[in-house]
Amino acid sequence: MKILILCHSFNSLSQRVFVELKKDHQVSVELDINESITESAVNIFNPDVIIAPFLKRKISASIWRNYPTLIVHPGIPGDKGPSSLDWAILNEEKVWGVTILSANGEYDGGEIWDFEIFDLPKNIRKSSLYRKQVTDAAIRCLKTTLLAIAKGEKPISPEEIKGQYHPPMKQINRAINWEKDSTNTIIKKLNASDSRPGVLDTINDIPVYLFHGIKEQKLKGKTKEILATRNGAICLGTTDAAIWITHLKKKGKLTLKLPATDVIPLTKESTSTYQEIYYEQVQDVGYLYFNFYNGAMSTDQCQRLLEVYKKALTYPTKVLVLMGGSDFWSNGIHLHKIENAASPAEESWQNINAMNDLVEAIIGTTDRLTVSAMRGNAGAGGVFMALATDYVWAYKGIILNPHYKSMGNLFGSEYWTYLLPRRIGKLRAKEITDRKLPMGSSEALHLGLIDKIFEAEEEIKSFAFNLSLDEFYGKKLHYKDQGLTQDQLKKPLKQYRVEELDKMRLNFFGFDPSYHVARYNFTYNVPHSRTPKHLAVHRGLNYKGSL
Ligand code: THG
Repeated sequence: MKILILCHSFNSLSQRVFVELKKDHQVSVELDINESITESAVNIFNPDVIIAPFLKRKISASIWRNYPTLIVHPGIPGDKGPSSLDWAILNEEKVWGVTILSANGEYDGGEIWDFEIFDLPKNIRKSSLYRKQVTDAAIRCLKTTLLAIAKGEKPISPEEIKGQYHPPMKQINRAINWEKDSTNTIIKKLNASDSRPGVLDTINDIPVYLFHGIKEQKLKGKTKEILATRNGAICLGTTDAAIWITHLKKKGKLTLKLPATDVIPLTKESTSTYQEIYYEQVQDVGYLYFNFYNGAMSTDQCQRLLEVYKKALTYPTKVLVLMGGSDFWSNGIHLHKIENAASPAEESWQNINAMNDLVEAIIGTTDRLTVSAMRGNAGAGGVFMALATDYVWAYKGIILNPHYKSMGNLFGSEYWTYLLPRRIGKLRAKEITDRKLPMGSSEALHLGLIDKIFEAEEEIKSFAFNLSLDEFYGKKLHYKDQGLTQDQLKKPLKQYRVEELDKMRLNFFGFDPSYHVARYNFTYNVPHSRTPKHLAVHRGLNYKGSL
């Protein structure tokens, strides 16, 4: 079928729909800029089905009357409104769901094609829920729905409609009552508001949105008193314990979401139970976790991770597994920190060099086998960092964006000019970095970008355990060492770095401001003014009614 994905922005769910449906269908994407542009897209493409995985605006009757138009709604049947997940978390629903419905004149009021119900995990952040449970269920429901449409079937009528309309959630619904709310309640409110819009409050009399709360296990103090800071997060006293807030965004126009201490300067660094980097060891396998918010890795975070990586190498393990974060593996350099720096060009330079130092250390590890266990999405330098290990395993539902160019034609570094062709060959490397499209796990496996797909996190530990006991372990280690030595003879690793950084220097300090403009638009969420050509295939020069 010809499928048009119509979305407010090409977010993680839209990307997942894109990579999953592309396997069996002709898929094109249109960002919802305005009524007339959307109508022109539909007229040019003449799709069999329109899918709206992430849309804020109402689709006009002229479209949904003439084309089957599916809305992916992150709620149970009957639930309506733009704040479904926020209410589900705030109301402590035990189960939640995803519904595929037809667009009609009433928001989320159309006929239901399919739905799925799942357990709503306790203490889950809205963005994690969206990226895992909602996305996985949405894909299954969409596939079922497309089959039903292809067979000429009609929408189902669920036996039970338990959901109801929920109004857009306001700050008043999210607000923390510091004198009354328990730590758990505060975390619930932050979870319901995670990613966007945050919880409006004040810190040191400055109005700020709070993001990402983590319970502190030891520290105690007066309610809302700042007890400590660590790695950019601040710890505040609560009625019954204390809470870490990792990110803040000042209220007002043109503000950035940043590590809390970049917004409210404080110096009370202390050791504590909150850690974004941690290490654990099970028998002969070491596991290194780095749970960086949104997968962004600042200069400082790269340096700290490198220190811990080196420390991990001092323990006598046979396999070292890089676990990344649970929501994101890594997205490379920290664009928000860079945007906020006194000199973004200089900070970009520091950041990419810190990434490179880390990647270099991973590539150069020859005394044990290394694995990247990608549990969440990855983009740009984050993808190439994974390729620095010997094995790359990925969760079935992740999206990889192994390219830099959509960020203002950034050339990229992280030794990608060595790592990518090493895995998939020069031709394919050029192909995937030029086309700038997201990739699902099955395509990545097929290309050889990754080695293994896992469907549940528990599998990582058994795979890693087996690898540590592999009868050919010694041989594998020997080949790795030999391979690296041979590669270095052909062209020293340092040379790749120098060549990449020569290009990056131009991106950062040269006359073409594209990277700085793209980063500004990205970090300040500037609305799109057009759909990029690589997504809107129907608008391409060569489009002649079929892709
Ligand atoms: N039918 C049609 N278009 C749609 C939907 C539909 N577009 C996308 C939409 N579903 C996704 N769901 C919603 C549900 C409610 C709201 C927005 C998207 C909503 N929005 C405003 C707000 O956030 O304050 C209210 C704006 C308004 O009143 O128009 O309530 O099912 N055709």
